[in-house]
Amino acid sequence: MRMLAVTSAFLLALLAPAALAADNHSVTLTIKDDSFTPSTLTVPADTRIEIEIHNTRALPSEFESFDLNREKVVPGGTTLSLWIGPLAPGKYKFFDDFNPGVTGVIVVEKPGNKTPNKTP
Ligand SMILES: [Cu+2]
Repeated sequence: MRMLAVTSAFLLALLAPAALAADNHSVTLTIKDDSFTPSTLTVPADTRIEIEIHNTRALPSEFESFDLNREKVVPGGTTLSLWIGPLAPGKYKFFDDFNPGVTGVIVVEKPGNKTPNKTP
């Protein structure tokens, strides 16, 4: 039994580098009572995107996007990961379905085709 556990851990260690080598990109999104921070996430096109969503509210929030066809409840005070993409270049709106008026946008760009970001 112990040998099996050790072998499994060894196999996982072998597999991890392969998973990391995939074309991934990670961004962080913080949910507050009055806003998403940042409210604009710029990510590369044609890439798997991990959004690490951190809900700083006491209440649950729901990350929701019709453009992305995604809906995910994030309990208050917790962090979870949501994977999206690969996506075509464009703008993808999202909002907190549990907190009306709190919105954001994901801007997907081709690498090397960046437009300068304006500081809000
Ligand atoms: Cu919803």
